[in-house]
Amino acid sequence: MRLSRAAAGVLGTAAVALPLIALPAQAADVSAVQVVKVYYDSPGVDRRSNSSLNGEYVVIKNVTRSTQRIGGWIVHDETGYKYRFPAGTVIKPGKTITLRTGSGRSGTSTHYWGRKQYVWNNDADTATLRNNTGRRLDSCSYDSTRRDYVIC
Ligand SMILES: [Ca+2]
Ligand SMILES: [Ca+2]
Repeated sequence: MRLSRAAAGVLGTAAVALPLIALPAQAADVSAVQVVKVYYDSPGVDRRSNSSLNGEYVVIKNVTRSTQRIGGWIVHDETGYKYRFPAGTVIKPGKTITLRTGSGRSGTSTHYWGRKQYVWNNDADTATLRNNTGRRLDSCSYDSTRRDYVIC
């Protein structure tokens, strides 16, 4: 009787303690703005036309309920090519910004890197998001030639 009560007590403590330990660790890992998609192999033959370059893109998303200010933040690939979001760039709650490789007129939901070459390797690469102090917030890796994009 005494033993089983003690055992139940231990189990009960464990069941309560586990979520309390797990939650803060998880929260620290979750970035307010995340890399959610990389379309790395532009549709069709890669001819480096502006429309083909713009068929290659990365999508970042504000997963919080507050507007995120991302001026000065950076997206970069494994090679080190960087795009810096201009001062004053914001993402509203739940919204995304699509960063296209080629040229165009940047707006609320689409930015253009302005490159003349592709940035995202068709076989394997990592899209990394950093804030304006250089801290890594999130990244999205892929290693595949079977698909044209990855959802992270
Ligand atoms: Ca590509
Ligand atoms: Ca292609």
